[in-house]
Amino acid sequence: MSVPYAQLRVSDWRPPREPLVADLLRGLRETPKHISPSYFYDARGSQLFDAICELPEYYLTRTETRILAAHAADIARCIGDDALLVEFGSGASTKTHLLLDQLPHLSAYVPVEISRSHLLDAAQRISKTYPRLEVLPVCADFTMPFELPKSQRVPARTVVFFPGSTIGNFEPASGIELMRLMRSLAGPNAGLVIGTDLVKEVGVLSRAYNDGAGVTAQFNLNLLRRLNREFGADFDLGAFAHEAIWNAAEARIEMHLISARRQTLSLAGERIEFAAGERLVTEHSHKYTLAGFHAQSAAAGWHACEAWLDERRYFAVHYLSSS
Ligand code: AVI
Repeated sequence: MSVPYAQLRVSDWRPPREPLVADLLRGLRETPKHISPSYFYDARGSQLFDAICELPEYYLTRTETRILAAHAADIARCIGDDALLVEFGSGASTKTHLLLDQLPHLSAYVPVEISRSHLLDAAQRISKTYPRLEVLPVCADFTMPFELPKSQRVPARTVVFFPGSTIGNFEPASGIELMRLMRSLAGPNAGLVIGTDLVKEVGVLSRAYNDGAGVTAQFNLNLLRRLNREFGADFDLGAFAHEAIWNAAEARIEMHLISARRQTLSLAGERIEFAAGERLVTEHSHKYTLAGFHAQSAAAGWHACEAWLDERRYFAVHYLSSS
């Protein structure tokens, strides 16, 4: 039996459209031009990201899933009984099952996701699989303040789950800001289970973001399609090429869209000039050392308790505590 959406109590914290347009135009006026990677995730972008996670070159999802599967019992022990589990950017909540299977006494599960369709589909699936678990979906941009819904059973503590190395898509200062927001949202005696992609051989990193089948290129270009459809822009998708490069100084992969020619475009009535070869930066994906990540999380008030790595040391899942 499926749980109709109507039975899910959804909290809505979706941002109004106006600041999004202003934010896009601000990035397109700067040098280099840039757009936040949060705009990747319309319905098609989310599907393309799911396809990326299946690619042979994109080791991140598979590696993190293996770590979570191997250490789920240890992670559940860190989380403890009666916790409120809050997943930031929950998407399809695919990795969550690995933890939920080990956490029969959670107070409630709170998936937080900007894409309403993804959020509701996932919340419905989780409710069906775990009928005794209270599922309280929150539709929100998790970088903006929002409140946690009240669960029927008072939680012993709140633990944030932030897998996928999505923290790497934030500039270091914004990542610290986000982890501070998590800490204040979660209150005293909180926990954070967070995945980070680790610095490794450049060839492995480069192939993960320049895959042979061109799915990452489609994902990158879909951003322009979204701007055309939702923000009245007129990008010619054929006049931009995808490239992902490794920036060693900043320890990050940068995704770019390169203008094939000189061109003038418009977005929300404003003209935007591109020179031939000019790059639009669409994403930074930072890679970490354990010490580097511990320093960043400490700056946000989190103490490193445990880290679980795969045998190649490609990826780490950390458990951090606020006390
Ligand atoms: C969501 N995020 C962690 C992905 C990453 O690897 O930075 C997004 C992505 N971009 C290109 N491929 C995947």
